[in-house]
Amino acid sequence: MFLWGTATAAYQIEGAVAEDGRGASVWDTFAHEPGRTRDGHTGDVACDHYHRWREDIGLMSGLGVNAYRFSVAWPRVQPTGAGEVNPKGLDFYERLTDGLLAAGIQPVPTLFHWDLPQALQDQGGWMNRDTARRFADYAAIVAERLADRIPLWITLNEPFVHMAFGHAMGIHAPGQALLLDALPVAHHQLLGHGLAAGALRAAGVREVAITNNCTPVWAASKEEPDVKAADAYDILHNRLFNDPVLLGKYPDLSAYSPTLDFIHDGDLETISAPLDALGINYYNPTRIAAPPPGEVLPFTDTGITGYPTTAFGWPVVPDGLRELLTGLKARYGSALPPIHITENGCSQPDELTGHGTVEDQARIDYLRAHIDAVMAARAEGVDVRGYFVWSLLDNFEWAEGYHQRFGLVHVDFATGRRTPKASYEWFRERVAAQNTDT
Ligand code: GBH
Repeated sequence: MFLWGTATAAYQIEGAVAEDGRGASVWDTFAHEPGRTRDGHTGDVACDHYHRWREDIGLMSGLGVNAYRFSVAWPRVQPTGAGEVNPKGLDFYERLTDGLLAAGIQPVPTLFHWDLPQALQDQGGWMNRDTARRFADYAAIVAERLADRIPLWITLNEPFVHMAFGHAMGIHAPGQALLLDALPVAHHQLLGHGLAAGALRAAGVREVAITNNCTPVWAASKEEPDVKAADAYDILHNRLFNDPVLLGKYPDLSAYSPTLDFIHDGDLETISAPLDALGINYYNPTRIAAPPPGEVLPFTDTGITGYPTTAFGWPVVPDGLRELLTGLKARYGSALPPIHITENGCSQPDELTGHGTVEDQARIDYLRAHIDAVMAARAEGVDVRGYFVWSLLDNFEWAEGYHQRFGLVHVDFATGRRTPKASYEWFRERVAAQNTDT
């Protein structure tokens, strides 16, 4: 059965940050620091999904989807990231899981979507190897409660973005700007993934996946310096996260780090434990040129022109998704497990009209073209088994606060009121049509 769904993440939708024993995460800290997010927005209330989850399941039922990707907030389950479990946190995800199952929707939990318990950050966070072990303990706790009802689990969401935005550039929590010194954050997350995969299986989980965001990398020219820079970017964005998991080895990182002593003997075996699926998040390709003299990073992102753009300014390149998927198949061959597109979608300048509708034709065009690209990749032999729209609801878009809307459903953040957009109706029809002919 092909999975058709929507995706969300805990800090972006739940709110209720101080309820039922939830501990603080790095995103609570970061969003409350002056100047970190646009207009100082925080996830304190967000979509209030913690209280409105029944209504949100109802919206998914109306959409006719058969799967829902959400994330579990580690600090709800273990307020300090280690030791003591908060049963009320687990209760919430159990209510959600059972509500989804009753509605015929398969829950697909992600265990880490960037909301590390602040207490672990205070001990070094993902720069500290011990966090990987803590992550596996937490994975075991969640699985012990829910493994009997949930087949497919995702360990990490986009370890690249968490490393690059959170630890290299400092534009996401925890706000560190370490540039290439952030590399241990990649390794420790991947080690956490491998250890968690083992813990999940020990608890009886049937299918384990990781979600990587991948981007086709386009060299700005055929000149050698640009091609070299594009290769460096491809290594640091894509291969750094796919190779160890799928091939059990890292690409050559010697040019990017004076030492790789944070990689211990046996780590790659742990990281490359067999996977049942690979989650792929796709937004757009990236065009890379040689860095200007004096630049610390080995590449420059030139941006892509000549395509329509989303409200965020990201280029709309549907064929990039086909290019990405067929490229993964070419690179990894039989080592590539079945793929789920665990996120794809766009922000648009959505406005609620006086008639209570949102006419988001650009989102419909975006989704149609990208779903077509997935089907084209399938026709070329790539085993894609699911597609999840980012996102069900307009939500807290990280550093952009509530300014970028990605939902199939409009949210009025003053009242919490949900209004399905035209794209919601379109996706409902698309899913219904597909279910009859696949
Ligand atoms: C995902 O990250 C996250 O998983 C999710 O939480 C988030 O809400 C969603 O996407 C939307 O942002 O400047 O043109 O080169 C996406 C990671 C990183 C993808 C930035 C697009 C830049 C495009 N994104 N990238 S561009």
